[in-house]
Amino acid sequence: MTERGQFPEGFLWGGATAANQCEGAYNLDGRGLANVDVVPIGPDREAIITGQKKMFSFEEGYFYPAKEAIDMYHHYKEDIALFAEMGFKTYRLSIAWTRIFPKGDEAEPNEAGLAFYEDLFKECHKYGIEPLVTITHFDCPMHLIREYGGWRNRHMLDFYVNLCRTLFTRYKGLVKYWLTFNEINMILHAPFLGAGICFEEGENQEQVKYQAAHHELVASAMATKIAHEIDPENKVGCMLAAGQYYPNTAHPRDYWVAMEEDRKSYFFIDVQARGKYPNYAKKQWERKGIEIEMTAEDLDLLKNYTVDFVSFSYYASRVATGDPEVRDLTAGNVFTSIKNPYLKSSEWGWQIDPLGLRITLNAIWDRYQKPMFIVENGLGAMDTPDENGYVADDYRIAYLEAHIQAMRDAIYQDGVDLLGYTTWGCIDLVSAGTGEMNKRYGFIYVDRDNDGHGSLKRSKKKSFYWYKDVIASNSASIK
Ligand code: P53
Repeated sequence: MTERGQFPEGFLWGGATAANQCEGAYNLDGRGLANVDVVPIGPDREAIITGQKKMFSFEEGYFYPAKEAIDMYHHYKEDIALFAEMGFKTYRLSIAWTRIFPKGDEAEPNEAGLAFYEDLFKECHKYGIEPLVTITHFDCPMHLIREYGGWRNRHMLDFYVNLCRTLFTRYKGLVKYWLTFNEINMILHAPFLGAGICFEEGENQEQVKYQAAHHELVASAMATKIAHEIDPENKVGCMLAAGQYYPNTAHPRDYWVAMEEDRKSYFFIDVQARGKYPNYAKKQWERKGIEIEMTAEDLDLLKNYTVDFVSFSYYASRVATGDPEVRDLTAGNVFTSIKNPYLKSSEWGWQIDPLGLRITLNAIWDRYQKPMFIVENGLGAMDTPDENGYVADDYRIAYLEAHIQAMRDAIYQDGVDLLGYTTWGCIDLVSAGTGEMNKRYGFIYVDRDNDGHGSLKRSKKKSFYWYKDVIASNSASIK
């Protein structure tokens, strides 16, 4: 019997990053250009990530934070050593597609790219850290966007499958946990990041998004099939940007809208975890005149190759209303939410709700009954380092502590099945939403500012030592 208040033996404690937000080295060793590289900081950022404006190259007058990011490409040994010092059992990272296939549609991969990740995985195993690999984290080769229109095009399936086959074959024995698409529901909110989509004048944007979603969902099923064929030890997960919607009042109309909002996200996991399109989606498509092209083989794939586990990010809960007069929205998040008067917000307007994590864990468990993995959670905050780079980030510790307690309650009081927990941005990195460096999540401070200045020096924050104790005590250090 596991002691109450501790996590199960073998629980995968760790941290998470994504290639484009930390690696930098955007044009080294044969790497091709990707959508994430050409997303600038500046007034056009939102229009670009939502596919409303095309900007396919680097333009004068903009700063592109992903080009250098925190240069983890050259610092990974130092960074992994720091993760190991905290006692990480797992490290979630993503593959930059364009390191492996610079254009995306080549038959043969780029050896330098494959060798880079092989080294990185071996470095993790040196310390007993299990890699958890996101195959695509908001990235898509620019060549595939220019030539094929990104995931709106069915050819993407072949290119993605080629990438997966290459990765599963090369990293057999080195990687066991895979995620097919980061925050797959983000396709609805930021389709350029989620699926390399730029809209044409006058087209039905929802139709395009759901067609692209279908391609990604089938691609995810094919990846699961191939992963199991290549190595039965492989475990493949889907990945959702989660956070339960609450009704703004007890008015049934508000409850209804909250349920509909949740369904927009659960739609994806309903397919990946249960193996078929839910009726509510089919009915809605019918009403809206959305017609998705799909074959009988596609539907068989979806049915036969569901995921092994369900992973998700959780930062905040959300609030929905059916009352058109209520318009008090939170700031700074792609998910629309009414302000919740019972919650405090982060400096970026994200509402802090640890109990919401327990609620979300239970909602997902009730719906799917598959093992879960929290692969992102954390607080984006401004840090002020002293002259040694030390940050006394008690606010971050408080956030994480409360969320770990909520997770513990979900395990011990509610009985959900949870494989692990990786905090987002375990080392400071570039924000996906805003492109800022100053929206920091890390246990490790990186000396770099929003304009790209700084020595890139790494230093340990107060939370570094705190997390080390949490892992070493399997959370007994948290009361
Ligand atoms: P940033 C919005 C809402 C929820 C999750 O976000 C999101 C986003 C995108 O901004 O994305 C995930 O950096 C994503 C990470 C991202 C992290 O949340 O905007 O998987 O790439 O960095 C935090 O503060």
